Order: sequence, then structure tokens, then C-alpha cells
Amino acid sequence: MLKALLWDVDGTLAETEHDGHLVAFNQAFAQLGLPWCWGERRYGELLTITGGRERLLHDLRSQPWAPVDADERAALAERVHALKNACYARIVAEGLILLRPGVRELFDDCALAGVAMAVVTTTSRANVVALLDAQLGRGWSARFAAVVCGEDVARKKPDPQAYQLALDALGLAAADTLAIEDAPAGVAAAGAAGVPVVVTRSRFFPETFAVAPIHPAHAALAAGPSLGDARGWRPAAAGDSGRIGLAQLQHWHSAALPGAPNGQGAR
Ligand code: XBP
Repeated sequence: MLKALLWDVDGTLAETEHDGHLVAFNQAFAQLGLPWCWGERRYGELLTITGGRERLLHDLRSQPWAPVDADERAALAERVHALKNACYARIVAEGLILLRPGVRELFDDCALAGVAMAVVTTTSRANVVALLDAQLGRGWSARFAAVVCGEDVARKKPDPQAYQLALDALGLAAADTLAIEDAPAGVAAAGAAGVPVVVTRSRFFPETFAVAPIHPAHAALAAGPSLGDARGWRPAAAGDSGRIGLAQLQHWHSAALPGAPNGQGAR
């Protein structure tokens, strides 16, 4: 039985990578006078590295102007990352990054049905707070039974630790929960924790995920372009409400449980 929805943040709740982090990284580079600028394509490639500071450090290794000394490179990444997060907070505080279609409605579905929710992200807590303060108001955390962020884990996604922490905090078995993710690292993290996943595709991860009845890493119970639109999902969504509502998620979730009628999950 579905008892909790576990929400990824970046790309899933909002298009924060494209409209927020990428813009903020480039603002930070410019403000520090660094000869560094990430285009959309390069940033998309770099998103395989989770964690903004880790992403910076990774890319610094291939920058000819970057400090040769590893400690100096780490210090520079730290400085850029702090400034990037300040730039990001300003962008989201202006209300420029909205929750993706269907997200707010699903929050309300869960509240009505008594299904718990948690945030499970490996982005910095300050970024989560800035986004949700702006979009849901300051009391937003009351809606979530747990909020797991980058500072809470020793290993970021695709490691399952963030999901394991959320399950511990909720006191639930993985099979009683469902993750909403957009990126391969998130799908892998949830899968490795035994949490079934539904994928809402995002700007940087538009490709179709493998859809499978069980959930090995990189497979999802269902995948589609937007929670706000029931069209284009695999498996097909009922679509009576025009969006992906809690009833649809419950259907995919229960159809994938061992012993479900056709034993084939939600295909
Ligand atoms: C999102 C990330 C983050 C953000 C930037 O991970 O990879 O690194 O791009 O945030 P998740 P920080 O899928 O776990 O939400 O700069 O705070 O790391």
C-alpha cells in the first residue's frame, strides 16, 4: 500500500537546474572574474556529477587556468559554490522558478488522502529552503514528514543513502513508498534503496527511461513528460483528470507489487 511519496527536488519539483543553478553558476563565475562559463550542453553533461561543489571540482580539473594545487582548487570550488548558492537563493526568492505543473495538485492529493510526503534530495538544504519558502510559503516544512538534503549524507545520489535516511525517518518499508524523480542518478538511488520510482522527465533529462515492473536501477514503474499532463506516459495513464494524480500513482504502485494480477507490474 502506498503510504508516502518521496520527492526529488531539482528538475522534479521545478526546473531548477536549467533556470536556477546553471544561471547562478555563471553569475558566480562572472562576479569572481573567472574565465569560466557553462553552456546548456556542457551543463547537461556535467549533471552526471551530483552536488554543485563536486561538479565544479570535476570541471576545474579540465580548466587550463585552474590552480594546479589540489587544495587551492578545492578552496576555489568552495568559494564559487557558496556564491552560486547565494545567487540561486536570489533567483528563487524573486519567484522566477515555479513548481512544475501537477506538483502542487499532487501535494494536495496527498494531504487529502493522508499519504505522507518527504523531500529526498542531495542538493544543499539552503537551496531547498529558498525554493520552497518562495513557492509554498514559510510553513512548507509542515507538509513533509522528512526533509533529507545533501548535508545529511556522506554519499550523494546515485548512492541510496538519502533514500535510506528518508525511509528510516518515516519508519516505512521501501515497498510502501514511491519516489518521484527526473534524473538517472535519482532513479538509481531510489532503485538501490528498493524504492519504486516514477519519472517525470525534465529539461536536461528528456529521454525515455526504461519502464519495468520491478525496479532495478535505471528503471521506473512509469515515465512521462509532466505530472501536469496525463498524455505521453508509459504505461498509458487513465487521464480522467488530465494530470497524474495520486489515484494514478497508487494504481502503478499496486500493479507493480509482487502478486499483482498479471504479475507484470504496471505495464
Ligand atoms: C541535485 C544536484 C545538485 C544541484 C546543485 O541533486 O545534483 O548538485 O545541481 O545543488 P538531487 P548544490 O537530484 O539529489 O536533487 O549546489 O546545492 O549541490
